[in-house]
This record gives sequence, structure tokens and C-alpha cells, in this order.
Amino acid sequence: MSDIPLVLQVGALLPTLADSLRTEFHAERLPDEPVERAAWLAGNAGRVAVAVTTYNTGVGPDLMAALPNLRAVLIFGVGYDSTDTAQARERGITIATTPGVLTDAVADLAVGLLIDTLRGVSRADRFVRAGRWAAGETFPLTREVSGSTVGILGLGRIGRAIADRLAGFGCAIAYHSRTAVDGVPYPYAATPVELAAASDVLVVVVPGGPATEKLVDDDVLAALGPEGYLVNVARGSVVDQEALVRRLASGELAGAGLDVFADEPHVPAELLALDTVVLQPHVASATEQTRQAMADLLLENLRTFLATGTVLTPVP
Ligand code: A2R
Repeated sequence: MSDIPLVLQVGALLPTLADSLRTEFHAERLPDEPVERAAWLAGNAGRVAVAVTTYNTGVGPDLMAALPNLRAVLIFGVGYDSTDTAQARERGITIATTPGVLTDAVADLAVGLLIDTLRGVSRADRFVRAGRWAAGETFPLTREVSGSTVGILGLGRIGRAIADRLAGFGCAIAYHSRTAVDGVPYPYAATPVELAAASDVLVVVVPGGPATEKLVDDDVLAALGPEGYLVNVARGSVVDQEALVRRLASGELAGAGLDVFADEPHVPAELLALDTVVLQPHVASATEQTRQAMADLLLENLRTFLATGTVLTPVP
């Protein structure tokens, strides 16, 4: 039994995916509890050939180092900032994510957040439920979405899908990525500050990780200005959250729609208290259809890897 390459589940997974891993691949689950985990690793670490995990759990440096025969890490999601990519590269360990299949769901939520933040949909719902409309109060005027200028920070798969959707609203689109994208009709801004200065709304859709840490810093937020809005469906690490909270609380930023935070699931109390902010519990890809499509793609990567040693959607 001990020489059969093992598929290891690291962290909680979608139940249907965990079932498939168990029934089709005889996967085992790494215990979460530290003492149990250490005991499991002492007896089994050498058997593990493939680890299956999520974008937020990942396979960090210590766990990766403890698995001497690991050959692949398959991630449920598009982010891989919690997996040790440098060690993986050094050791020739393949990393695969589930890109593409979640593009539409994330773009849908980004646009929903943008509309909610500018038009105050959630705020107006609270207003009605609190009986304030019935009591004769008037809901304040909001910011029009149609015709606004939206800056997309990261014009990749999701960024483009957001731009496509917003074209239907007559929004003017501008963008910044490290490199200008060939063949798109939108103006390219050379820096995030330049993009923010030209935008009514800045939508953040770059990957997480050290290269984008606080890419949206206080200078970018200052350039967005008191009439500006921020929407973040990328990673909390991409935005200087302290600066964001400070500017929102002081009215130096008009509002924000946030699906991601610096220290999830903790949301700063100042944000909870602000009516200009729409908060989501990191659910941009969380539809039944998309989560199943992500599970299907991950399983296809696993089957392909076990048969050929390659995957369909490797991280470059
Ligand atoms: O920089 P480029 O030319 O590689 O363009 C990518 C851009 N990007 C960056 N832009 C500015 N500074 C950076 N340091 C930087 N790193 C990457 O982000 C590209 O336009 C975009 C990422 O696009 P995709 O790789 O197609 O990713 P996808 O599927 O759109 O997902 C984006 C992220 C995920 O990683 C999650 O964090 C989130 O959206 O849900």
C-alpha cells in the first residue's frame, strides 16, 4: 500500500469534489489539527504525489518541504499566493489552477458590486427595511453608473469580461497592466495612479502575491479622490486597507465595494459602520454552476496528470 502514489486533500474542499477525490482516486485528507497532522506526516509524507487544495489554504513552504515526493499541487481557484511557487519551481513541482471557468461569475459580481456601491442598492434596502421610507424620509441621490469612467486594474480574463459588461452601460473604460494589451480599444494608463486619476471607479482584478502587494496604495486612493469609488474582487493584499479605511471614514473617497480583505474573514469595524461601503464574504466565484465547473476542471487536471505527468491549466 505504501508505494502507491497518494492524492492528498489539504484543507476543506467543495463536498462533491472531496467525494470524487475519495471515490475515484482514494484520496486521503491531511488532518488540520497540528499534532494529528505531524503524526500523519511522520507515517505518510513520502507517499504523497499530488496535493489538492484551495486558493486560500494552499501548500505553503513547510508543508511542501515535508512532502519529498510531491509532484503536483492542484488548486481550486485562480489565486496561488498561499502556495510556495518558488520552491515548486526549484523542485519541478507542477502547479495548476482552475482559470477561465470562473471568469463570468467574478465579472458578474464585480459589476453587481459596482452598481450597488454607486447606486446604494444595499443601503436603500436597509433604509426600506428600517421603516425610514414609510416614515417619510427621502433616500439621498446617488451616483449614476451609465456613462461613468471605469478604470480596470488588470485587463486579463476577468478584467476584459468586466469591460465587456460595462460597455453595455455606456461606460468609458481605461486600464493598467504591466504591459499594454494589443488590440483592445481602451486607453492604457502607464501607472495605477494615472489610471485612478482618470477614473470615477477603479476596479481591481490583478492576482495577489508579493508583486501586487499594496499596488493600490494611499497615492492611488488619493488620485481616485473624494468623488471616486473602489471595487476589489482580486485579493485584500492588493489594497492598502488601512489607507482605504482612513479615506472612506474621512470622506476622501466616496465609497467602496469589497469582496476581499487583508485578513479574512475579519473585516475592520470601521468598514462595518460605513454606509458607503458594500461588503461581501469573498464570494465572487461562489455560484453552484461555477464551483462545479471549477471542480470538474480540477478533476480533469488530476486525471490528466496521473496519466501523462502534465496538466491542462498549469500556472506559468
Ligand atoms: O501585468 P500583466 O501585463 O501581466 O497583466 C496582468 C495583470 N497584472 C498586473 N498588473 C499590474 N501590476 C502587476 N504587478 C500585475 N500582475 C498581473 O493582471 C493581467 O492583465 C491581469 C491578470 O489577468 P489573468 O492572469 O487573466 O487573471 P484573471 O483570470 O483575470 O484573474 C485575476 C485575479 C485572480 O488572480 C484573483 O485574484 C482575482 O482576479 O479573482
